[in-house]
Amino acid sequence: GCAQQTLHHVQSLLPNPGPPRPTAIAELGELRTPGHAQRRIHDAEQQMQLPGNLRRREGQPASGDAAVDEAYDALGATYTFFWQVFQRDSIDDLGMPLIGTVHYGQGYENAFWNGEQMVFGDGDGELFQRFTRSLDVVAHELTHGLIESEAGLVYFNQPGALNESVSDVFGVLTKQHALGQTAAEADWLVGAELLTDKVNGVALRSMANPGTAYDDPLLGRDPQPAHMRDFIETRDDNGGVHLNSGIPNRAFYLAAMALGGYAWEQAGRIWYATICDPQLPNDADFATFAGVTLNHAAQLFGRQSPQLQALYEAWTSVGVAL
Ligand code: ASN
Ligand code: ZN
Repeated sequence: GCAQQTLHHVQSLLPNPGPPRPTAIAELGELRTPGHAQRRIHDAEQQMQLPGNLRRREGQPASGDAAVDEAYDALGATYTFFWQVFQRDSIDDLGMPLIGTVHYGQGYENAFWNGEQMVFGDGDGELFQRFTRSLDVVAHELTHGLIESEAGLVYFNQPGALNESVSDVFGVLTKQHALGQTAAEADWLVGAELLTDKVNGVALRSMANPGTAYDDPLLGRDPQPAHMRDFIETRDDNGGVHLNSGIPNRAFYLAAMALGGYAWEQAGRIWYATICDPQLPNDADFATFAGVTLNHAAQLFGRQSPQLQALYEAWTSVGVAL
């Protein structure tokens, strides 16, 4: 888990930590070097059998298939983000291979983490284009795996919406890191590359202004609330996990904007410590999660810090009572 983070932090504070040392993974009986992704991209060839045919392994040249190569590059950028910023070695922090399958199903309009690997549809070309086009979507799916290794937030009601929100948070942070964007420069959109030009909209979701990503005759209107007063009680979508995630998404956005600079350096660090905290229950509701973010802001930046103040104001502005 994230316990290793402390160790790596100490190492990186030494005058010359040197290159990462290979370590033996007991279960696998093999040597591996932290700091390097181990990617494997498969092709389902429009079927729904997983993982499909292996099309590109770590170190192999571009395949020429856009979806294969986008998945390879995006998983690499996601690995790099978590390694460089949090010294985290893949999904499980033990160098787990990053396995992705593209061309899943026919015109399949989604992407997902299935508990073992990431899966990407091609979209039908009418509403959605292939899901590997968006780095933040690829990173979102990988983050579901990471959350499963750490907080284990159950995928239902408020803990499920937190699972979704944290995946959006690290999804957009991965993109911001890859582009070198500050909080103020970023668009805070999830899936900005996915909608076809037939759709009246800009993305799948907006973290800055949940509920405004699209308004379209075919797709309908972006249903996300941005405040607890608009919280949606439903049994659909695992209890509205992709709906109510708008509320913690906006809290993160507000905190990151108040703090300025690169969002992964302050707000991101607090969120990462929160999902790695064994004290965070796997059935945490928004208020419990918010409380744990405040604990970590205090621990990382101090009880009188502007970070703690900004976070308190962010949660309060979206109606999460502390
Ligand atoms: N794209 C969706 C997600 O990762 C798929 C799902 O609902 N599990 O949240
Ligand atoms: Zn998700």
